[in-house]
Parts: sequence; structure tokens; C-alpha cells
Amino acid sequence: MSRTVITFGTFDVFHVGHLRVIERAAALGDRLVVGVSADELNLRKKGREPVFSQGERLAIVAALKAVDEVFVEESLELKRDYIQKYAADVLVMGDDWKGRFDEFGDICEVVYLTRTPAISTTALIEKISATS
Ligand code: C2G
Repeated sequence: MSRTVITFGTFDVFHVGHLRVIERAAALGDRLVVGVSADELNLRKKGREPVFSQGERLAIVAALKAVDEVFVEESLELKRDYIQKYAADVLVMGDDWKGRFDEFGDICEVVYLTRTPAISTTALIEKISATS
């Protein structure tokens, strides 16, 4: 039986922490589906526009060797629908979301992976603006 893994994220200013979580998610199954947050969702969630548009972020994530399929995540509330639509056996998120998605344990396995330390989109944006 083939195992489908699903994960979600904004993946703005794509960095090695994003790559690692995607590669580790892919290693948990046979097929990896990634929901990339819509620009509108990001604005609501983080109060700012992403640096890269959703079309650009989707193109970057879709080009990764570990990724089989991408789609736009329109709302945080639709997770259950996405898990069912893509017939995911495993939901993977970084541990900054630990405990937040346990409710989906009735339809799939829920796994939280340790975040890569000392790197984040916010820190990168600050570093770039401080040096320019
Ligand atoms: N990540 C990581 N290590 C880092 C930074 C991020 O492992 N140093 C992981 C996060 O834990 C997450 C994924 O990379 O699993 C994407 O991170 P973000 O783009 O910050 O995603 P986020 O805005 O948290 O969106 O529905 C859930 C949201 O869409 C998640």
C-alpha cells in the first residue's frame, strides 16, 4: 500500500529549514503533497504580505525532487478537507505547530518534526534589510 504524506506551509523566502522539513516529510511515505498558503491566508495569519507571491512559492515548492504535488491552501480551517481530498495517511508539520493538529488523528497519523534551529523567514528578512 502506498503511503501519502501531506504538509502545509507558506515557504516564503525559501530556505534550508523548509527544504529539510519537506525532505523529512517525504521520507515518511511514498508520495508527498504540499499545501502552500495563499497570499490572502498569509496576510490574515501573519499580518504582512509574503515576499514572494503564491504563484512563485508554488513554483519553487513544486520544483523540489521530494515533492509530488502542490496546491494552494486557502484556509487553515480546511485542513480536514485537504487531508481527505488528497487521501493523506500522514500529516506532517514542524513542531512550532505541536499539538495544534492532533484533532486529525482520527483520519490520519499526525507527526511533528523538530524545526531546523536558527533560521526563519523573518530572521532572513531582518538580516537582509539590516545589510542593505
Ligand atoms: N520550518 C522548519 N524549520 C525552520 C523554519 C520552518 O522546520 N527553521 C518548517 C515549519 O515548521 C513548517 C514549514 O517549515 O512546517 C513551513 O514553515 P512556514 O513557511 O513558516 O509555514 P507556516 O507559515 O507556519 O504555515 O496550515 C499551516 C500553515 O500553512 C503553516
